[in-house]
Amino acid sequence: MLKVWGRTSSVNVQKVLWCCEELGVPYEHVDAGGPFGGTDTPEYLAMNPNSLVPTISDDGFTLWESNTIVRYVAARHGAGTLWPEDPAERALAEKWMDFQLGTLWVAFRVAFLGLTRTPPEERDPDAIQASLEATAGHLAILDDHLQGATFVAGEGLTVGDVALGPAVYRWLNIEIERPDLPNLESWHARLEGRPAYRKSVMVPFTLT
Ligand SMILES: N[C@@H](CCC(=O)N[C@@H](CS)C(=O)NCC(=O)O)C(=O)O
Repeated sequence: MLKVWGRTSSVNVQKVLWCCEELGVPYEHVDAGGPFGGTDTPEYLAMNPNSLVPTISDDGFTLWESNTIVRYVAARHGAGTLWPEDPAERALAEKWMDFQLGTLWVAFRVAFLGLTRTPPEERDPDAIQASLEATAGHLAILDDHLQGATFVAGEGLTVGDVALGPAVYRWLNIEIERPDLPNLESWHARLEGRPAYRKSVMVPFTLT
């Protein structure tokens, strides 16, 4: 059976758990990282030398990097749904995965970690403000793309939405002033309508 290591408060672990839930893939979950620790043991480091979460083992096949894990699980269990068979549709979904990991989260993690995981007296307000402004700019691009669209790669939910959802959930639920992004909010409301999303992503994202 698929085994998933990683605390459920992690933006990256949530992608993997949501993917499994969405596809009905049975899995065993092990809390790790953050207050749970366990990522610096020799056994864990042999699976994931980064000492980060998530990590999976699928009948002995181990893998790290959240988006790669989502691609793997979806290719194995979600061909034609989360993992589009048409190469162009799949590339569109994968483009938004890369945008999430390489652009959106790079910008947003400073504000997210600053506002949710850093004591107020240790926060860097200028860095947080710059992060929020950069994030708003990136999300405006996603908002434009979602004009008239159901999901990021077409009519059906794909790995592109799976990668983006947990980050956007945080953007919409931390205490900040947000620009109006109506297409993004409508898309996120569609995610909220999915039981698998509510179970895996709409959970506390604070560490304690
Ligand atoms: N690029 C990696 C990043 C993994 C990552 O940064 N994970 C964070 C949680 S979101 C982590 O393990 N932090 C340390 C911890 O939780 O102990 C991925 O997408 O899987």
